[in-house]
Amino acid sequence: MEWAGWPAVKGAFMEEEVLAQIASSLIKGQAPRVQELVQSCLDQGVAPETIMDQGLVSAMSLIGRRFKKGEIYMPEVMIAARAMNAGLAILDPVLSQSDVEPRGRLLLGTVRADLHDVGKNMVSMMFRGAGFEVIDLGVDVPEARFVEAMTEHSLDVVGLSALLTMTIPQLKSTIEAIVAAGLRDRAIVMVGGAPVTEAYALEIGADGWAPDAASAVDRALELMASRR
Ligand code: B12
Repeated sequence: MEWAGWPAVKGAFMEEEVLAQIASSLIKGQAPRVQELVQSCLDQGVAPETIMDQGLVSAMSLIGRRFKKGEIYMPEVMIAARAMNAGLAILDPVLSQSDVEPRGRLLLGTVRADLHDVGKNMVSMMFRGAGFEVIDLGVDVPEARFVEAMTEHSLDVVGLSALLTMTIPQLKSTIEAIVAAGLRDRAIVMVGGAPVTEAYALEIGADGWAPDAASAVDRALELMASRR
């Protein structure tokens, strides 16, 4: 259904309908429309977490399933991801707003040869929302760049993201590079991304893993507490 302003049913704000419109606009790759609807939801007092889960993430999961089945192709996935990031950009200042004292510093990046950044951006937002300062190195980050950044900043956590079977070995080689540079004890290292498992994380010498952005913050705080 096309967006034509707030439905005037008994003057009520129809949250579910607008969330469904966010999802359908994301699936169509309509980035400006996604931004407009996300902003309107925020203005109407819808919780940012609800907008993220029920509007953005649910639609992106559907895109993933359709891509896997061969129902849609790369260009559609790409414009949907762009719309997702556009929506996240509107939520970012709200989710990152926090009264909490800075709790720590996170260095974050998607590993070499991997261009997926939607999940990484969500991890960044959740940590900032929890009061962390986040240094985001972006995507396709070589091992040496992580090492260099670790020498430049005093850190609590290093987060490595990988989404491809092909790039998962870069999680291991990045940790090996950090060890070789003598920096391994400077920060907790966490890894994540859809195909990464906890067993693999421990096998390659990471301190932790989490299935999603919210639990990543909880796990990081637990690991930080156990180091003190
Ligand atoms: C969007 C997308 C793309 C976009 C990326 C755009 C962007 N800006 O990110 C584009 C179109 C560029 C793309 C390209 C490719 N893609 Co792609 N892509 C996807 C898709 C549909 C969604 C990924 C996503 O955004 N998920 C949503 C986020 C929220 O989830 P997430 O990333 O898992 O992150 C969450 C958690 O994992 C965790 N997390 C993430 N990072 C971290 C880090 C830490 C430290 C922690 C603790 C937690 C954590 O928290 C996040 C939030 O909750 C997936 C399918 C899928 N269902 O995953 C395929 C998928 C990942 N892609 C795939 C493939 C094959 C490719 C290509 C190789 C295709 C091609 N033939 O060219 C290229 C590779 C490009 C490259 N070099 O990276 C495959 C990978 C298969 C495999 N096992 O290797 C998938 C699984 C699709 C499939 N089923 O075939 N892709």
